[in-house]
Amino acid sequence: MAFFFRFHKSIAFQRFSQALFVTLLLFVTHARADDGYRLWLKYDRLSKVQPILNHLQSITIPSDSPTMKVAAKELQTAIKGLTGKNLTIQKTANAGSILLKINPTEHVNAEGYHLSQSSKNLIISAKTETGLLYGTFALLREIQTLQPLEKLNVTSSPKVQYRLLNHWDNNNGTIERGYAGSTLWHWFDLPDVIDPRYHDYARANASIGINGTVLNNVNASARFLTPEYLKKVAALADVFRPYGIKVYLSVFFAAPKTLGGLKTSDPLDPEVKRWWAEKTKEIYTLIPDFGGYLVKANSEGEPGPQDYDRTHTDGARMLSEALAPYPQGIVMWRSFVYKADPNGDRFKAGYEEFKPLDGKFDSNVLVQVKNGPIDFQPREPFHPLFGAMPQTPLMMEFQLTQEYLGFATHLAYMAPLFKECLDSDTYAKGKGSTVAKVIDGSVHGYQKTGMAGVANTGSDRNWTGHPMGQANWYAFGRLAWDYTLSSEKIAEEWIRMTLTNDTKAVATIQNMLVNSRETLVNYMTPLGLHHIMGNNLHYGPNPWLAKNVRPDWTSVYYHKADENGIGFDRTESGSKALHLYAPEVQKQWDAASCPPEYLLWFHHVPWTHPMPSGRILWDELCHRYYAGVAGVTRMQQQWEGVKNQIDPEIFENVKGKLSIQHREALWWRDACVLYFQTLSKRPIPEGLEKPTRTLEEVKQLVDVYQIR
Ligand code: GCV
Repeated sequence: MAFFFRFHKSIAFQRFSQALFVTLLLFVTHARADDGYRLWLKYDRLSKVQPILNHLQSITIPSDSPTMKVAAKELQTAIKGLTGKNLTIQKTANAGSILLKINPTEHVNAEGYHLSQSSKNLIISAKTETGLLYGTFALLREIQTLQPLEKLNVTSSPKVQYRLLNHWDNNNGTIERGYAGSTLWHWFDLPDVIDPRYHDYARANASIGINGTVLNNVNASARFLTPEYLKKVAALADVFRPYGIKVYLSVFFAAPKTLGGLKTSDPLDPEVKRWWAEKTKEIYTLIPDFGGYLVKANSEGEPGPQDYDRTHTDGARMLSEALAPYPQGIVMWRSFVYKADPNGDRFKAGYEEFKPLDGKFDSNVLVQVKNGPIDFQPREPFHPLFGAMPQTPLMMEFQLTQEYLGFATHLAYMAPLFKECLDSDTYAKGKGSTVAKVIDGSVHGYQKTGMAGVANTGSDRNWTGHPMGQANWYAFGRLAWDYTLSSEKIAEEWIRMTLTNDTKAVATIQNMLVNSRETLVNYMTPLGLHHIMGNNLHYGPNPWLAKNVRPDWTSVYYHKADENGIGFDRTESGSKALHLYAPEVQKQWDAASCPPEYLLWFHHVPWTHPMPSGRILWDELCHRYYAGVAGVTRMQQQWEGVKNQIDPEIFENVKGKLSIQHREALWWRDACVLYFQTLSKRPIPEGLEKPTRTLEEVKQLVDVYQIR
């Protein structure tokens, strides 16, 4: 006892207790801190466990295949985390089981699933094991988002066949337009070292139904086709296979010359054709379920068939013939082409080149079309090719990486952008011929259907840089599976699985997410403005950019602002791009009825043009820019309001990024309002505070970003 009192008073004890305190503090902080790595597959303990989950004892799988093993392991880990229960994995069913069973008569397609329950079992049934895997993740989603399980009855099948991520990853580790670190693929370590992260990447994708990944940039390197790199690609394919994910490669069109040592890469040359046939055979020997090729040709300096006076169909045929012996192999040929024509309209370029080729591609080719006619702007009208190529399967290309939406520092939830495009009516076969229904084949009866998303992932611990960027990856997968889901529903799922299940906080964050894209449009490109961002880098405002190596890489080419007004006239009196759409769409966007959101996409209007709000155009433009900044302020307040419901690390990260977003929204607002004011020569409307800096001062901010 005496020793204890002596020890208690001693310096040693004080040091010991300080150390204990710090260790405990570190433990507590560490236990709470969330670095975002687990994405939406978090599986933290539920505050209330539903009775049916408490009765569970086992997981019953129909086979020991790799796919069933990963499904069982996911369920085991998840249920342990969510409820604390240890489930055994078995092959024979008993009561109290999560029962995975193949049912050939289930009313779903090859990848679909049906979830149901009996008094003691939760049942996942599907026609295939891949369907069971998707059902596994769907069941976990039901549990994670607290859906009542006692009446569980969910049937779901994907609406499009190819649901792919496109990685713009280079062999040197960089990512074109990537803002979340470097590539996930450790090319120098592969195939010998398999980073465990590859499995987590595959789990995340499988959980949202993504079934393919194009590993490399469309500005492709031929290096990926070398025997050495193909072994690396094969190693990744081996990891992804159990998760239902196929690998694809972007190919460099001139590879026969640069890699094969041929004199030409002319797609009609028999030696070139033979080279591709042999290369394809080599790939399939290593990767029997290889998905196929993605091609960017004759676009932005990439080589292509036109280098040999051949057409896009000639180029695509060279590859589709090489893939013909392999029924699962497809060619995805991109329609993103445009030429530097000072008198032309880039809007029309893809349409003009591809529309005449309709019906001329082989049946294993899909033409991959960006959602809009220019380039992933915060708002674009749908690409006029949708609905215009009835005999050629068109595949959607969305961009998840926020090249034009503030990189990984701005919060912009993109489901509303994706939905706006998918829900647009092309009128190709009368009312209701939405872009989504063109894509899923129901309008034209396409035999192959697909949707691609340019990935926003990278080596950052939280995968996407901005914690909320994960929601865009999640939303893309969910919409590629089922485009009828609402932006709100997808946001709610993601928030509940990733951030919090607290009802009030969920509602607040959902509101932040669903409004964030419109807020960003307001402070960047309101009323149909487009392509007025920083040169090349595509960051920050640069509406005054008038000179560049190509006219269609300036800003003035797009906004055409002068003393009389602003906007690109694409009507009869202008470029006539509006004529590329069905008559009903033309009417919807003509001078008499064009909604404010698309106005400057199609019309050059006077600064005094009356707007539906009752304001003149100039005043409306200013109001929208100011509303954009106010929208960010509101997001900051909303985020403060959920502080206690959010992991501290994620909270601080988002808070910091919102503060950058606020500063940069102001930058956009001041730059655009002050610059356009030099042309409109009108005052900033009453009630809006004047910018505190001059146009020259704002221009210097942009210059900083141009310094190499
Ligand atoms: C991969 C835009 C981007 C380029 C990208 C290109 C494309 O122009 O700025 O980085 O290149 O689109 O989609 O091919």
